[in-house]
Amino acid sequence: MSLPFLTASSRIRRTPFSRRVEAAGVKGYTCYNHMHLPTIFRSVEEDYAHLKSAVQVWDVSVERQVEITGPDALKLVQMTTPRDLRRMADDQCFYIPIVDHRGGMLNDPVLNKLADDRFWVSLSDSDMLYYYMGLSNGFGLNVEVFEPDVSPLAIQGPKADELVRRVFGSDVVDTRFFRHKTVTVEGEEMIIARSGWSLQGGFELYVNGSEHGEAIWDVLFEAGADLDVRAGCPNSIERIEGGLLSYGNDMTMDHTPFEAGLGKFCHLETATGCLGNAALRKRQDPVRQIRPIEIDGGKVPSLNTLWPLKDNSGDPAGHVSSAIWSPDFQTNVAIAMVHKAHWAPGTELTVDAPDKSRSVRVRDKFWI
Ligand code: THG
Repeated sequence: MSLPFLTASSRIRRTPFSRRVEAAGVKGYTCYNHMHLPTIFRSVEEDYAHLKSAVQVWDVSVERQVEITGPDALKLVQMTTPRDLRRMADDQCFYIPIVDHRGGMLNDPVLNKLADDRFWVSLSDSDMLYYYMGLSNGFGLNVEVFEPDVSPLAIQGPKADELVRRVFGSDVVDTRFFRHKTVTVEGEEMIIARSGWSLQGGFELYVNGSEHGEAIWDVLFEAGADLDVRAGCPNSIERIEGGLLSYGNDMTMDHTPFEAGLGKFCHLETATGCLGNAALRKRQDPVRQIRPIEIDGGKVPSLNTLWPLKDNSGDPAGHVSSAIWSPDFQTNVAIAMVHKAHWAPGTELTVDAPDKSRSVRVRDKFWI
């Protein structure tokens, strides 16, 4: 069977790194924020083994930034999240649930604070630019809201620190988790943060100006040749093992942050400027929640629709939203939204996978 492909269209945007990604032999893409996101280079399993042992450079330009600048910037961002932003430092990155007025999740970005009146919302896959423009206009706020020409490039894997030390210096390697520093690359100031959508450690360079993309890519590959640096991308196996959630897959606007397991980022007593605050107060005790689960029965087929979970009487118990075979753990690792009656660790359920019915066990934690 040949791989399905994305029909060429300028509506699905290319990135500053697309030519390099193609030269590196990309084999699959998904569309994310109306842009190309690579998903496979050699194979998902080969990419996975390499990510866990070496260092990869990822074109994650799809993590589009919404820049919010001006005297009301903090107020506007706080309107959209229940996480208390008041004590955020100027060099800090916050993982934040974004919610609507009903408490439903609209996105789960990384928020970067650049100054007291300047933020970048580093988006997952939904059109938040329009939402922020709408709020800003509707409430008459004193801010500018726009998408800057900024494209994140992730450097991930156990050897990421060594590569970053060689290219950016030891000072950058000393950056703490979810903090950023400013570096000058190609004569341009850019921020680099210790963050990224893997559990292997690493950095994200926010490439400032599309015209610098290829030169920066080339510098990283030259400096990392003996580290076996390769082009990579977010890896489904690794991210499910690590419990990193994917907006649109594991949670949608039908779920609250509490259901998504992001209750620790909800500060309802203090983040009173959040438009969803009142709704979230009423929705604090979820009847379903994200759980790590293990699926028996050998390698699962790929998941492209939610798989129903059933209890031992055949009644609905939730659904599986992400699932894949893990070579390292020799089981199918998965993320599910599980009803309260069944979410205790050790609970046995069944899932209607597309190929067959399989036994499932709720786990107490993810694999890492
Ligand atoms: N980096 C940047 N932008 C992004 C992502 C990223 N935008 C899209 C997407 N990823 C947003 N979603 C997530 C989900 C999880 C994390 C980051 C972004 C994450 N979570 C850690 C965890 O859950 O262990 C840490 C959370 C914390 O403690 O603050 O890293 O990857 N720029």
